[in-house]
Amino acid sequence: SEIIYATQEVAGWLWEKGWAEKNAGNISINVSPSATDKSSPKKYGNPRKLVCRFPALAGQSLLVTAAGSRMRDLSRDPAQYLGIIRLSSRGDAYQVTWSGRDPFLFQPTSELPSHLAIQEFFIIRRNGNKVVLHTHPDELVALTHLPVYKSTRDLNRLMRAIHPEISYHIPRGVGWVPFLKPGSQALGKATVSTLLHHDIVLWERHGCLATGPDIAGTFDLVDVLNKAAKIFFLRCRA
Ligand code: 2HA
Ligand code: ZN
Repeated sequence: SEIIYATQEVAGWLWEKGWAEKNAGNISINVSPSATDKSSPKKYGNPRKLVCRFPALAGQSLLVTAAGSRMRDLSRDPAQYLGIIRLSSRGDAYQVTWSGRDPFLFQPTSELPSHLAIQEFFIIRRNGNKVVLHTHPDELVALTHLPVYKSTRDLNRLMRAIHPEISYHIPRGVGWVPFLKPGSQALGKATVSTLLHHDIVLWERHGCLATGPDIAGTFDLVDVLNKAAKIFFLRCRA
């Protein structure tokens, strides 16, 4: 479908940018059919219990990257490394409804707790967002190592000074999330509170996470922000 093709294209960009070493990065997109579509998709295997409930995600379908999948592989053969999961009516479990490989064996990304928390946040806020994109851009990650920029205020002041267009492309600025264990519920929770005020956040010593209504536009947020970080480091060297 169109969404899978767009995801394939973005996976290729992430790999070419050098932001996706090994299995780094992951994507989810809300692909729930419209409310008028009452057809129930085929489900594979028993419901898999989630460690916490996401009531607002009840019945929603999410296209997610597979655990351990490489962006460079996804860019060649997307269906093999993507699956669709559907949340139970209580929002406390999910079942796989599609995967290009064996749907019984499909395992969603290790960052699923963050993806679920953020996808639920989109629905609660009714902000029209559908895409969560996590990646490891070199310059942005390097920036999170510098003690003087470990705050939302200082980070945004720097980004706007370096690349004034940021105010136009990323009007709500960038959020700061202090280091938390990758794949943890805590990371998801901290990211959601930061997304109240921003559409893109940095994860200290890890990467960045961007949100938006479509995947190409969400990629653009990362690209624009990383450009600013790149210019910052080029300027330091000059
Ligand atoms: O998908 O990037 O944060 C691997 C990761 C974990
Ligand atoms: Zn990561």
